[in-house]
Amino acid sequence: MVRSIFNDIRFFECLDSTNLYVKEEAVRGSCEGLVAVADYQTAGRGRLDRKWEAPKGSGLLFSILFRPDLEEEQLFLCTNVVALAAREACQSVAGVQVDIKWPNDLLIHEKKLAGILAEVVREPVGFEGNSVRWPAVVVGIGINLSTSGPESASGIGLEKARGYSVDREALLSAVLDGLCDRYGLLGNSAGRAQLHDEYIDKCKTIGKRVRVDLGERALVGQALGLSPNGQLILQDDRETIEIAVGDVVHLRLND
Ligand code: BT5
Repeated sequence: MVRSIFNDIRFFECLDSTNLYVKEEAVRGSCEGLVAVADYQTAGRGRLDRKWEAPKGSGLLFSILFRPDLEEEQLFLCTNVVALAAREACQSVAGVQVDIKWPNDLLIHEKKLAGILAEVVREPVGFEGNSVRWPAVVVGIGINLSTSGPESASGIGLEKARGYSVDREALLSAVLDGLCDRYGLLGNSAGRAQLHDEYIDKCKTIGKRVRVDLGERALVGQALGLSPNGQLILQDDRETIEIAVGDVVHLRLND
């Protein structure tokens, strides 16, 4: 597999956050394809100022810089390609079934194996660097290996699920290979349709009864599908709604 764009891979023993590092690089005008990997993060971040916690060397933690040729409303699709590539890589390296929970989690038996954080970086005012595409998108992922995350999160690690250790570099390599294949598809509508179909197929949320926490309110309904730009289509008892961001809980029939 020729990994055409993800060639600048930087390994760190410790960073505050791989997303913060890559965002700073994006602001400096670094090229698409930069990957930063850390053994440990002192300020690993989730969405909405939540934390991502993983003891040193216990997970695969990395962030990728994209400069996608996409419309603003399509930028979210970068999260989806990372989720698809990481799901496939975890499954093939560890031989366990891994599912996607919309919008940004990988699950094994409904337990959180990995979380993804995508952030958009706008062109800084007065930017005078080389001609790179804006906005940039930084997508970071934390995949649990020997850790299951904090107790309160009731997550799971790939090594526990598999029963023996996982080669971190082999896993990284598998994610980047899968990403390279899929990222190329994002640039045209036929490719995006193919990715959409793959996401629907692998996303456990679709078809389920779910609760979506939107911060100020929560919706309960049936997850019908995904819009072409990656929004969740939810049917509640009154209407069909497209949701761009939210925390999903998969409900059981009697919930
Ligand atoms: C996420 O946020 O799931 C996105 C996490 C992204 C982490 C990566 S690591 C590399 C890169 N650099 C960063 O700084 N971040 C990215 P969210 O959906 O908000 O979930 C956060 C919640 O997951 C926390 O509030 C905990 O409940 C739970 N959690 C934290 N650490 C966990 C872990 N190791 N395993 C499972 N759950 C965890």
